[in-house]
Amino acid sequence: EFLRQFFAEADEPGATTVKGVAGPAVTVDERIAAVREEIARTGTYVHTTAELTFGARVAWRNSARCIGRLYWRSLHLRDRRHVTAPEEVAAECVGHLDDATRRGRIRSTITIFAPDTPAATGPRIWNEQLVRYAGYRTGGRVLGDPRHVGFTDHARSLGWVPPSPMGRFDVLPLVVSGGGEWAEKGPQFYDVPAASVLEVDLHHPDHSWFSDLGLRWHALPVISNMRLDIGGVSYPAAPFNGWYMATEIGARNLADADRYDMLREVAEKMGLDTSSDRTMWRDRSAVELTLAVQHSFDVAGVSMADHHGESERFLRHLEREEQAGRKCPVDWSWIVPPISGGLTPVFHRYYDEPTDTGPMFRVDPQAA
Ligand code: HEM
Ligand code: NRG
Repeated sequence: EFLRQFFAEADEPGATTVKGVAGPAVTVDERIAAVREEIARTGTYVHTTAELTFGARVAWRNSARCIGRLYWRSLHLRDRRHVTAPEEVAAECVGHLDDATRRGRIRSTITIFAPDTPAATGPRIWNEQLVRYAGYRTGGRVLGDPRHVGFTDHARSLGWVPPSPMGRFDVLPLVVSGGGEWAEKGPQFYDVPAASVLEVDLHHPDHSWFSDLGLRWHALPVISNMRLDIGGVSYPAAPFNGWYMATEIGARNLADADRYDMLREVAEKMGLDTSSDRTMWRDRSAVELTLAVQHSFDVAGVSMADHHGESERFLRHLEREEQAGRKCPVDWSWIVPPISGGLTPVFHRYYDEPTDTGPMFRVDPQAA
């Protein structure tokens, strides 16, 4: 099915060809025959570069929770299928950060490591994203990101030593299990060099006190715990990134009660009446936090989507997919932004249900 889809869509401009990569040189029947023979001999088959590029792009196109899919054809592939040793996986992850960040002109990028085969498993990255902040339990409270308390404990059990003094935004180490013969070594940890982690200090365009909150966030969201399945071949380590939408940071990461939980502090600094939910201090605070995120990334020259523009672009994507005669799977509850939902056009309609047909990214059952 995958090969037929690849050959059928190969004529679409830009769908499969990438700079320097030729499209298919054989017919679909010849390719399928060759793959059948390879599977009979080895139990698996090796994707061509064009197939891999196409598969990764279509996996993005099939991501029902992603609002950023208009530019699915622009995904840049780093083909690292030969890499299985844990220290090389870690080094290539750092290389991914450098290649994708480009001092803020972020490029959508995926690094694909060795697949699982009948002969050997591929490497695994245990971090949820390549850049995440540690969470430390201190008495009844948490310093840092409460979401990562468990992962932080795990890293420490492997021998990772947090910076001294511990802070609210300490970048966690990469935790990697190698593939093949390296798997027996178990997970290893590797520090991410600070020079490869672009971060933005948060300021508010109107409130100078906001800077004193000492908030910051990393520029690049690189999801690293999703398995990439293409045409029956499974890539357990395939970290990918686009750029952030401001609401992800301002209205969730810094706002959620089980994350940085900043709404009350911001509201109090704004002089809002926090004695009742009916004054809507939470709502006003979440908007100002998100505005501060947007403003700070814009001033720093770091790519950042806003929920109004991205919603419009997403509807354009839906139109294009319809014109191409394809269904577009959408999960409404993830696509509608966490603030001002009804102010964006994505709120006001129904969508095709998500399906299980690949290529696709899946949350790895072993990681859940
Ligand atoms: C989810 C935006 C690029 C795949 C999301 C979410 C947003 C988003 C807002 C929801 C996150 C949440 O609520 O936690 C964007 C933007 C991009 C982009 C602005 C800019 C280019 C990409 C790329 C890929 C991708 C390049 C893959 C190649 C996904 C997937 C999810 C997702 C798989 C669901 C993650 C999960 O289940 O936790 N995206 N995205 N996105 N995106 Fe994108
Ligand atoms: N909400 C998560 C990131 C999820 C994916 N978001 C993206 N992906 N923008 C967070 O860290 O806040 N992407 O590939 O661009």
